[in-house]
Amino acid sequence: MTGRSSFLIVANRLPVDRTIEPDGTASWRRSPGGLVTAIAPVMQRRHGAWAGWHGAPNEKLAPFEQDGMNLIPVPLSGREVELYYEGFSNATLWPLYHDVVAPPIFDREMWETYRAVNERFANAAADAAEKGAVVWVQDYQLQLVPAMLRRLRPDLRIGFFLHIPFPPTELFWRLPWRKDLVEGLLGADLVGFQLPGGASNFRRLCRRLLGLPYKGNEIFLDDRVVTTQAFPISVDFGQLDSLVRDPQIMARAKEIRVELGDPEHVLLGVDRLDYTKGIGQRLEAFGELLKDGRLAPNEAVFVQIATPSRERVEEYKRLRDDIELQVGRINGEHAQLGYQPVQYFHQSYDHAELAALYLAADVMVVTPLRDGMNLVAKEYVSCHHDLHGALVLSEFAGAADELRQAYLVNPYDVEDVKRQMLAAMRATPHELARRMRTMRRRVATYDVDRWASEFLNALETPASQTSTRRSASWRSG
Ligand code: ADQ
Repeated sequence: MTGRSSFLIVANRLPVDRTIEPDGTASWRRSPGGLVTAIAPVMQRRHGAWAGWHGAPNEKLAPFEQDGMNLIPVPLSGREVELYYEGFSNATLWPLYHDVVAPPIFDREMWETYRAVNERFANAAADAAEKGAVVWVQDYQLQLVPAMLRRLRPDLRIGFFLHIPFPPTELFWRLPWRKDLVEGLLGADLVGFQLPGGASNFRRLCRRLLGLPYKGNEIFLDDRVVTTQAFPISVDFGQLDSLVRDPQIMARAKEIRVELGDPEHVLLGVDRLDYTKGIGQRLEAFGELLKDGRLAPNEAVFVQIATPSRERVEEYKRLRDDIELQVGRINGEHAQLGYQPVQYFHQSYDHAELAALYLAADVMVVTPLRDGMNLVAKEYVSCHHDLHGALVLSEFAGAADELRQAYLVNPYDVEDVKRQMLAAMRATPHELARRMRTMRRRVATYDVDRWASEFLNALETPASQTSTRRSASWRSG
C-alpha cells in the first residue's frame, strides 16, 4: 500500500472474506453486500482505504490491496472479540437500540474493552488519513471513534452512519456510559440515521443529557455544528433487476417451486437468525392458519432461511433452539407424506440462489419487532419486475416508511399477521401489480448509490449551506 488516503471507511469488518483454496493457499474475496458495492466506485476514484477487522482473532496483518481498495486490518484478540464484539456491541447495544426486545447486559469490563478497541480503530484511521481527508465511520460498534479521531486529527471531515435504530431517550438513558457514547458521536461533522425519527431521538437526547441547543437538523456545540439527518439505506436495484432477468435464474426459480411440491403459494422469510427479526411470530401466524383450516392442506409452503449469526452469544443460542422446536411442532402437526409446510434452512446462500428464491416466492414475509431498515424487503421488491409477488412488512422495520404499499403488520398482533398474510395470498394479480409497481419505483429511485452519494455530498458541504435543502430532498421523496 502506498501513502495515506484522502477517503477512508472505518467499519468493524473489512469488506473481504478469506477463503482457503484446495492447495492450502489463502486468498481474499470481496464480501457480498450493498455497502461495499456502493462505496467501491468512490474508493477507486479517490484512492480510498478501508480500516476494519479481518475476521480472525489473534492475528496481525499488514495492510494489503484488493480490488483497487487499500485495506488496513485492525487486529482483535480472542478476548476482545468476546468483550467488545459479542459483548458490548451485540449483548448491550444491539438489544438496547432494538426496543429492549432482549435484556441488555451492562458489564464494566465489556465497556472498557469497547473503549480500548474503539481507540485502536481511531488510531488506525488517524495514521491512514491524509491531511483534510474525508473519513466515514460505520455503525454501533464504533460510536466512540468520531470524537477520538477528532482529538487526534482535527483537520479531518468525519461522518458517522448508524445502521440500526437510534432509541428513544427513555431507553438510552439506562446506559451507564450514555454520556461517553453521545460525546463520541458528536465528534462527527455529520451523524446519519436510517429514519428521521432516529435523528430526532438523538437531538433530543443531546439537549437533555448535555444541554446542547439545536435547530432543525443542526446541534450547536461551543466551537462547531453537528448535522444530524436521515439517509435511508437501500440496495443495488439495477444489479438485482438484471440478475433476475437472467434465464438461468428464472429457470432456477421455477425449479425451486417444483422442488417445493408446486404449492399454490410459496411464502418466504430470509433473515439473519436474530431475535429482532420476528421469525417466531411469523411462524406462529402461519401455524395457526393451518390449524384454523384457513389454509387448506398442501395449499402453501413457508420457506424460512435463517443465516447463522452471532452463534456464541447466549440469546442467539436460545433463539435457535426455540425456532427449531417451533418448526418441528408445526411440521409434526401438519405434514403429510410428500408435504412439509415449513421448510427451514439454517444456512447462507449465494447471491444468485437468493435472487431465485425471491423470484420464486409469492409472498415475502418480513416481520421484525424492530429493524433499522431491512434490506431483504427492498431486495424482494427489486427482484419482481414481473409485478407478481406481495410483501408482508412489519411497521417496525425502517423500510415501512418508504414501502407503504406493502401489507403492513404489527408483528406483535398475531391476528393481524394472519390476516395480512391471507390477504397477500388472496390478492388479485391487478392488486399485486399496483402495489409492486409503486414500491419498485421507490427502490429504483432511492438505491444504494443514491444513499452513499447523498451522505457524502452532505458530509463534504459545510453545514449551514445545505441543511435546509437536504432535509427538503428527503421529505419530498
Ligand atoms: P441486518 O440486520 O443484517 O442489517 P438486513 O438489512 O435484512 O439485516 O440485511 C441482511 C442481508 O443479509 C441482506 O442483504 C440479505 O440478502 C442477506 N442475507 C440474509 N440471509 C441470508 C442468507 N441465508 N444467505 C445469504 N445472504 C443472506 C443491519 C440492520 C438493518 C439494515 C442493514 C443495512 O439491522 O436494519 O437494513 O444493517 O443498514
